[in-house]
Amino acid sequence: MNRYYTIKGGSYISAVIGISSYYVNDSEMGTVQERLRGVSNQDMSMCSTDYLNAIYKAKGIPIILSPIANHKYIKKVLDMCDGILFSGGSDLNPLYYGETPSESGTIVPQRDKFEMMLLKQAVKKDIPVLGICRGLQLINVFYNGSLHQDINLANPKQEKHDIINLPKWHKIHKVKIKKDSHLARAYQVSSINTNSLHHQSINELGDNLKITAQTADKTIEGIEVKDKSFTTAVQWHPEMMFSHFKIHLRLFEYFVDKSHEYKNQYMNKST
Ligand SMILES: [Mn+2]
Repeated sequence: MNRYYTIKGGSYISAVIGISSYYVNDSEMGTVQERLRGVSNQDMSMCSTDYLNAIYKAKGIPIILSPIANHKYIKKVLDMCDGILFSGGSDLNPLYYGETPSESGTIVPQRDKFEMMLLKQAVKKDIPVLGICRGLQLINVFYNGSLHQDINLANPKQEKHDIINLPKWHKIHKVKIKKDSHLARAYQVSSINTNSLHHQSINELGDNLKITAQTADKTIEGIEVKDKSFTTAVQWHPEMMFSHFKIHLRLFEYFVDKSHEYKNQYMNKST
């Protein structure tokens, strides 16, 4: 049976989804700090409400995770959560894939360290993981892949993927979805129009990963981990699109459903 439709007509699905957050240094806050009414010398942990709304709309319970790189804390977080969403944000430190930061933007070591530690324990536990944008890049690098630090410089003739001068939900390119993938099961279509807000992309694909979505110019827009129940990621931002194009909610519904399933299995195992 198609589980997507069982959620739609079913009762409230209570899966707790932990969402990784931005770590913004005080020195980078600038005028934003004034709007937040923060006092000086305060770093901020922030999360776009688009992620929170998407998870909630998909009948999950969104929780913003504090970026604390401590093993015991992360273990507790994973005990509390039924799924983890790795959100978009700053560029990953290229040192993780053996390159020096040349064309990358701002790098936030605290966030990189926390998310690498969280992902390591999450895949060990096989808790459902959804990566979005930076989240996809994080998963690829964790599995020993590499990134183009800047797509435009890597291949100047390629389509533009960093379209930030249009509304965030605007359709930019068509993405082909591979059959027999979590993305195909979630979206129930073989291609979909998406936004594109990234200046980095996958260069070498990581070990044990499968490409699940690509644009016509061969940019990798979707991946999943072969031997995990649900560790899947997209390069686009469905959380910015679902309120205009309902189809983009399907990925969150599928993810919340997988997380609910995981919770039930886990509870059955531990009792
Ligand atoms: Mn793109």
